[in-house]
Amino acid sequence: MAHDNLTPSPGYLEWLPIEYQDLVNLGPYNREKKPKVTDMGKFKEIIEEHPMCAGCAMTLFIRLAMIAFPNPEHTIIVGTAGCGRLAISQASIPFIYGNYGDTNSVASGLKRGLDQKYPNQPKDVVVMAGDGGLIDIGFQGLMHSWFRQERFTTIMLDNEVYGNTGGQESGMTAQGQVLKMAPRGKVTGKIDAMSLAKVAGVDYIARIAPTNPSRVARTIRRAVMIAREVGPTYIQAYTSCNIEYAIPTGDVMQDAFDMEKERYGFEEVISDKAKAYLDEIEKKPAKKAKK
Ligand SMILES: Cc1ncc(C[n+]2csc(CCOP(=O)(O)OP(=O)(O)O)c2C)c(N)n1
Ligand code: SF4
Repeated sequence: MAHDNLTPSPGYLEWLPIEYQDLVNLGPYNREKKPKVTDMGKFKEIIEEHPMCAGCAMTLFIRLAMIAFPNPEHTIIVGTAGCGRLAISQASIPFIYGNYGDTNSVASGLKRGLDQKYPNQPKDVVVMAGDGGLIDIGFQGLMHSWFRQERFTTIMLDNEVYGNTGGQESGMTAQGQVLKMAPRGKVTGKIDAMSLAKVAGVDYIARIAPTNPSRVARTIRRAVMIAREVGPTYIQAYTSCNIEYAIPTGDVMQDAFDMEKERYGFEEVISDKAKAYLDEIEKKPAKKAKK
């Protein structure tokens, strides 16, 4: 949604809700300088209100993702059933609700269609769905979109549980984990989705916890830009469920730091093609020699 589309006819703005006025006057669209995560609190975010649980790390991650999108007015998010869509659908970015399990198939068709319709305007398609939605019921669509080299980004909001339906284990739950609906502990191990992405030839793969907002933003920007120009990209984000894992709200960030240290360290795997592209777009201008 470009700024022009948001802006109402002269005289109408003052009659619209304050939220909307803020988006027009203080939002991130079409500004000369795109706001950074360090500007949070100083501009109207694409999403600010949501009905997710207080302190949920997933919402922090979603906010950071939306700040990081390189071109929010030309971005379309594909989501599905699960906690994340409760916040994503409140954002001023087009959102398509795929059936549970269909996200990557919907995104494949959407991206191809957009490329046909707008050959001169890149449109970024980003799937944001839970670990259950992607690695369990959506597994087939996920893997095939990667093998087919579909050019969009998949972000797994990995809270290691089915949060929205009250605590079933998912393929991403760790072995032995006890949950409300896995009272004896999960028997099998966490699926290694990072390795699956490598085998499928995904061009940019990252595992990340939301401990460093600028790094989250850089990772998302890289993933979206590489998907635009090179090939499929995948981000696996630890976004704890404080309800099902009984993490007190005040300890959510400490848990993210602990998890990062124990088994969710930052990792980036970049194909040669993607590296060459990143070198091109992230090259800093040469410093002028001192006289
Ligand atoms: C086809 C289908 N099967 C089952 C459901 C019920 N359902 C809704 S949300 C959900 C689990 C969500 O878990 P996950 O994808 O891990 O996301 P989270 O809520 O943990 O963020 C399920 C099974 C559904 N909506 N559609
Ligand atoms: S149930 Fe868990 S993942 Fe869902 S909103 Fe609440 S804390 Fe977040």
